[in-house]
Amino acid sequence: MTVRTAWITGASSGFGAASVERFVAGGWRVIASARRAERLQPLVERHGAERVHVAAFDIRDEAAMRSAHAALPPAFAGVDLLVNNAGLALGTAPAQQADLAQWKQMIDTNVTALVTLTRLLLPTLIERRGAIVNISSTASTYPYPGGNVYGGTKAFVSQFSLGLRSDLHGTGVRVTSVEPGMAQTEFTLVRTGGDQAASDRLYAGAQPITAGDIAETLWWIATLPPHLNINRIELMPVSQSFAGFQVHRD
Ligand code: NDP
Ligand code: 8X3
Repeated sequence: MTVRTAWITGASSGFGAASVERFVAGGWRVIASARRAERLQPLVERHGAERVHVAAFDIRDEAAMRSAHAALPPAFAGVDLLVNNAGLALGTAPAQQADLAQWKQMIDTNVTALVTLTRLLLPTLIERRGAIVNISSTASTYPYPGGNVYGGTKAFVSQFSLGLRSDLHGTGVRVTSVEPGMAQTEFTLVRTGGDQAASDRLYAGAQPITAGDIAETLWWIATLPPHLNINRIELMPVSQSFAGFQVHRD
């Protein structure tokens, strides 16, 4: 049986780390990328260099990304699935108080790096009739106070996914936007600048989505029969739903 290869970004934690395990368990090769090499290297020790290739770089650094791509071992060079998962939210301040540097970091990571890696891999993905799974968010559709630029980046990811589908019409390449709601990972720790208590409070008693839930969803999407495309999929924990508009009164 042909062994397929997935490039999973943000593989050092959360959804990405769980997805590496799922795809390796399913018999795939995985290129695991993120900045924290010390979190990625054990994957090679655990699964073997023929199953996992580590590419440790800052995804905002285009030159580093191109070098990592050029340095892929031959067995990993034909990418069948790109999981654009690396991303982050920083802060929850209202726009008028937000830190512009944090906004730019979210745009550089969630948008610019995502389109750069996608563009780099498109020729291979087309040649192999592969697939792209972009990790968006419920924040792409439902605004909330303090979500400003984070939600904007995810709206871009969702719309870019649909646009890609349109452009890739006839190539056989599948494109999916995965839009999770509240999931317990390091996401809130990162968003709050390392406030573990705030992260624990957010998830306490809520039975949030787990990283394993998302890994299973990605596995399902990637292993559907090749004539099926999931355009977008939105997931929430049962404990999370919608609330009304806010009204300010004079
Ligand atoms: P984590 O913080 O656990 O994981 C984020 C991953 O992104 C890490 O592996 C991190 O690696 C990587 N990353 C961040 N910045 C960079 C960078 N500059 N260069 C390379 N890699 C980077 O969070 P999640 O697993 O929850 O997040 C994964 C994706 O899911 C994100 O796009 C997030 O927006 C999205 N999402 C999360 C939800 C949630 O509630 N948790 C819900 C909906 C969507 P490292 O720091 O080692 O570089
Ligand atoms: C993460 C979900 O609601 O924190 O994308 O924005 S939320």
